[in-house]
Amino acid sequence: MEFFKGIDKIEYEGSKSKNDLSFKYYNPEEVILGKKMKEHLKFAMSYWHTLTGGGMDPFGEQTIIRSWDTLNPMERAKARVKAGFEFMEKLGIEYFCFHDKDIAPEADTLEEYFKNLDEIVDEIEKEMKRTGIKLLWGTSNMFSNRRFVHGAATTCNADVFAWGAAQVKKALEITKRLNGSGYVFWGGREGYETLLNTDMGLELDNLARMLSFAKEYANEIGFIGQFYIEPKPKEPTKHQYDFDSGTVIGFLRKYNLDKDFKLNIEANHATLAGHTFQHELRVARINDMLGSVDANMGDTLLGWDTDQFPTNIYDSTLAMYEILMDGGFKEGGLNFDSKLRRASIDVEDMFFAYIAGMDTFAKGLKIAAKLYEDKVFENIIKERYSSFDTGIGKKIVNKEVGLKELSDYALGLKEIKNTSGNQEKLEMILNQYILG
Ligand code: XUL
Ligand code: CO
Repeated sequence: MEFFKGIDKIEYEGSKSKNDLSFKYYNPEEVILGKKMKEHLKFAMSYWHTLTGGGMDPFGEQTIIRSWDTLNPMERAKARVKAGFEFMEKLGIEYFCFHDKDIAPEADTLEEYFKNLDEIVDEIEKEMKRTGIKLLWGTSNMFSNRRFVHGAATTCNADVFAWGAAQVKKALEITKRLNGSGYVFWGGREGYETLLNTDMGLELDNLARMLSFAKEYANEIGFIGQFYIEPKPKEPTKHQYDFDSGTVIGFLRKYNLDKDFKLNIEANHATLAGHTFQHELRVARINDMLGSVDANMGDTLLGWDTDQFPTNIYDSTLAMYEILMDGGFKEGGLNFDSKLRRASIDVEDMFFAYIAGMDTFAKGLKIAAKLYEDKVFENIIKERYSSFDTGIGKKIVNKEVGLKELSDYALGLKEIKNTSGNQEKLEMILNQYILG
């Protein structure tokens, strides 16, 4: 059965094309810096937003209704597998990501839930074999069910911790079975609302315990995929423990987990934390922890996680620049953790949204590759810090001096001469690269 009738495979037609159902910039086979575009970008479909999202918001019910929505839960889950793979094939997307709960309905007992999951994983496995599409990462949803009201790893209820652990165990087994190249932890309810009832120390210790149990079990079953933490500062809880890249890195180091994890950076989470997307990627990069990306964008006028499809070429350019500077994706890739607007109710909107997002990152990659090749920023930055290459600067870097020597040196200085940061010039140059 065909779910997206009347929509053929989306082809690259170039920037002059008037065909809305074509790529204008994403040309998967085009070679950039010695690598195919599709290998640079490693686009992935988000199972949840794409196949289970219905446009609900806190004030309104489902607006986006798909053909599979009328089926009973297990038939619906099976239809979604078929629809998802048809969708990815038509867009030429080679990876996907999912939470356990996205693929199969929950049940009253864990046993039944796991049975449901196994039945759907059989279907997914068949489709993966048929199409060659791969699993970028798996994860477990430990935030939607009311059981997780106080958190999963950071709950006050040890039974809930155990339930969460069972879900992680199962999700790891599934991810291994489907040959996933990674496993994500996004702590949806791992945070707090008020410190008046919260043992923050115990909650953080328990979060670390859950992560180390997961790593130990992964080793036991031979799952060699990359583990990621996805930082987010707020929403759903007022204060999420995985606030931003810097916080997560500090947490991982405290508990000696930093060698086992990388970061999955999401654009809209960065902006919620008061950072740019590039900032979060840079912090991850300089700490050797840039793993994977959830691509979307927020709305500058709204302070919540709108998860819009990315269309901002400045952000995609600077994000791809950080990724290129990091040597490109290894186990990770670029997952669209993005959802349609509530009023975008047509099936075609799913395609327009992905085309827009993929084109935005393709164009961003092309511009970033030029910036990278021409060493535009590297040369300027190198020059800006050149005082640390010789003389007293070199001695500071090599730690050949202490406060006493530096004080003696400073006392001998007659004048301090600073150079311009040239920010506007750099923004002008960036514009030149972007606008062509
Ligand atoms: C929520 C979010 C999640 C994670 C996976 O804001 O980003 O969908 O990406 O759990
Ligand atoms: Co995400």
